[in-house]
Amino acid sequence: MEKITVQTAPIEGQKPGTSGLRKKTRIFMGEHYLENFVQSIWNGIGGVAGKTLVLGGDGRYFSDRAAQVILRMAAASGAKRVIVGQNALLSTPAASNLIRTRGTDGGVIMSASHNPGGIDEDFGVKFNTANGGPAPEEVTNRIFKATEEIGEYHILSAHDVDLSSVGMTSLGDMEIEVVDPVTDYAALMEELFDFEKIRTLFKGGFTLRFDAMHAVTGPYATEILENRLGAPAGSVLNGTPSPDFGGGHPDPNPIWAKPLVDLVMSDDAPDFAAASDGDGDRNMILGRGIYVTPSDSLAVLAANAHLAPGYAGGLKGVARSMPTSRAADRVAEKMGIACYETPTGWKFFGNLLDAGRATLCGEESAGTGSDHVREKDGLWAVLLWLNILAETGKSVKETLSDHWATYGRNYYSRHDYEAVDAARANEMLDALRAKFADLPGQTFSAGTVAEADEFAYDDPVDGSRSEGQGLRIGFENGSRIVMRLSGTGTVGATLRVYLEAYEDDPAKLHEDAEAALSDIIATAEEIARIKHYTGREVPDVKT
Ligand code: VG1
Ligand code: CO
Repeated sequence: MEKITVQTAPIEGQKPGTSGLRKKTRIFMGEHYLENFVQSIWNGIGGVAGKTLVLGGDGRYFSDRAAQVILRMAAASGAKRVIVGQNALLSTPAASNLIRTRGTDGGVIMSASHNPGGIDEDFGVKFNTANGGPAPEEVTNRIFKATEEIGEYHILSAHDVDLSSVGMTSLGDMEIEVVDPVTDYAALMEELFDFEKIRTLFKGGFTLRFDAMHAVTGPYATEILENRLGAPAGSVLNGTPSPDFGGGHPDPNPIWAKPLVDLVMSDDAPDFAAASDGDGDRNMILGRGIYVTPSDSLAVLAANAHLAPGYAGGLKGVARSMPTSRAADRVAEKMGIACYETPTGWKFFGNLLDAGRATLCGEESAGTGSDHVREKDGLWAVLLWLNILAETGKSVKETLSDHWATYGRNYYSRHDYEAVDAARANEMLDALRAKFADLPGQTFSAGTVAEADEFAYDDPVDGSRSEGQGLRIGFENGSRIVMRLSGTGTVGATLRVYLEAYEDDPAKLHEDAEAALSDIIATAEEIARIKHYTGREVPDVKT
């Protein structure tokens, strides 16, 4: 086995986004592309000599090849050990858990999350630090700088490592430990939740459908929901991971998981249904006849988490990303605990979780999680919901109705305009920004503007500041419009428009969300001229 040093040159555009580097798979397969980025991770974190890392991913097309390259590069740079999920599979939360419980120096996750997989679709690589969370900006900035300065990379010339069976193997001097991807994660879930109680729920005839969307959560859901909790075989749908996710879009929302939404709205509806994304960190929650928005789910979980053993001591605080609805804020206020507002992306929750300031975190994009790992966690959210329902004996619908009756309802929707011209999208945001000084006091159909600003976040733990995190317009009646450009797309720009309206009139808590938001939608168009700048009459995706 020979260690080779390969001459290379910087490749443009290797800047990690909201969640690692995501590009078209063919770009990642291009000459030196993956190698440059991996070497830049090593360089950005001060090398991997003597370190132990975790490696795994969502199993999408090219992961098997990428895993071999990453292993050979870790070995060439002197890593001591890499803990790899069998067949290079690890859900993102399971990888986070392994990084933490095994006391490693971090890990590499191969995923483009909810983006489709395949040679013409997307691939991604993300580095997580020793706390198990996505590298903070300070680290991703160093990695990006390394991509701009790279001149060579190191790799071992060797045969592929067999990752198909669990056990110890090696590559040169580096130890490789192939682990079952599910075991440690399932053990953690057993610690947090009352499995006996949930088993009793299923024994009583409670029905569930979990759609793994042909992605990584299949094996996890089958083991936990069917084998350990006794949900009947067949409760997990699309449970075998495939490199192209069955040709689908593994994004758990009412658009891409429509068959599941149709099911809960039909006469054959199960009591509870859920779906997760490509890498297992997102979740969609459904009940008979109802879709739970992620923002509402966060609020309901915050209000009821103490019913699960892992959270019986109460919550230290909650945190949500800025565009997430403010439903959770109302719960935190009533509970007398802190509520933090962070920029989009899980990396911003890490410090709050590490410092013990927040226990639960969530994003409007179907991400919920807690201090049990440092990533959002799809199955965890499903199990917490099940534990709560098992304790209260209520249906999902009753749970929501009771929640709204207590706290009022934050009607919420996100409109995405995908693959729009990046220059035009930026022009639109520039024009909007330029109006901010004049907006307060102006009245639109949605109400009178109270404030308009560009969100910047001062991390209360390490004092770092992150600017340019989204434009927001708040109204005196509690309504809100937020606009930002996605940091995970791979084509052009994706404009996200987040719309929120608060209602506490008991007679108006059960309206259709788009109808309840019609004034705020019209006002967003009036102020920002979305149609003009994007050239689109309607959004591509509404969630
Ligand atoms: C999106 C979501 C964000 C999420 C991120 C990664 O980012 O809006 O809330 O944290 O994806 O999720 P953006 O920049 O495209 O809006 V995942 O499941 O891709 O790891
Ligand atoms: Co994901």
